[in-house]
Amino acid sequence: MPVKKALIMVDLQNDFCAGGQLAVPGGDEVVPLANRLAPYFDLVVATKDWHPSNHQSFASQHAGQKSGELISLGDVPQILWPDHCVQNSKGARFHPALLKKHIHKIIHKGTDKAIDSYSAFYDNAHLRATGLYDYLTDQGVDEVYLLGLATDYCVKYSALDAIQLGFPVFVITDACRGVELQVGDIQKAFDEMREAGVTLVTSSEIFKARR
Ligand code: VGL
Ligand code: ZN
Repeated sequence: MPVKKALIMVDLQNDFCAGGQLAVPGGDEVVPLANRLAPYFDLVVATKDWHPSNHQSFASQHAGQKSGELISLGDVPQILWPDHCVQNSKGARFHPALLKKHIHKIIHKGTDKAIDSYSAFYDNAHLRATGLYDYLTDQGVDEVYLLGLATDYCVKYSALDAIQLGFPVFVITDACRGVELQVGDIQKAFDEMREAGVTLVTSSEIFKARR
């Protein structure tokens, strides 16, 4: 049987793009690449960060604390963020240039106000699954490819979980952009992924493959 390849597009939402509440530098640049890459895969999943308006990762929910500060949430460290990707808000919609016709499945994460979920598979305490693993296994997926936002948070934790779950994992580096709260965070994230067994690839390597 041929290898079944899934592409996971991580959080290509307005709030992570220019003008959004948690804009990732160059976030928009990933969208046209995502559109061109999608036809090279058997299955395309798009994730959405999908928070209730009182999500406890929002600095606005903690009197006297600012975004960028560190707290504990659900017994795990939590960086406080500006309000972003609130369920049904414009900021939570996919970037308007993202071609929806390529997407077979949408996975929502971060829906529980009491715990964040950087990974597309599990919340940050690894207590609850999003359904992505079951979906990929039901579909008979052999390999997982990732792109999107942000390199140093949701892409990284999704890639690390996918490795833990036993998939061969490939991250398409030029189709990711990071927050870089601290200088070097993006590079560190790529290093961590590689050390965990993730294969870092570029989009040109995908485009060279036949379709
Ligand atoms: C993300 C911070 C907060 C991400 C989501 O998509 O990487 N980062 N929520
Ligand atoms: Zn979030």
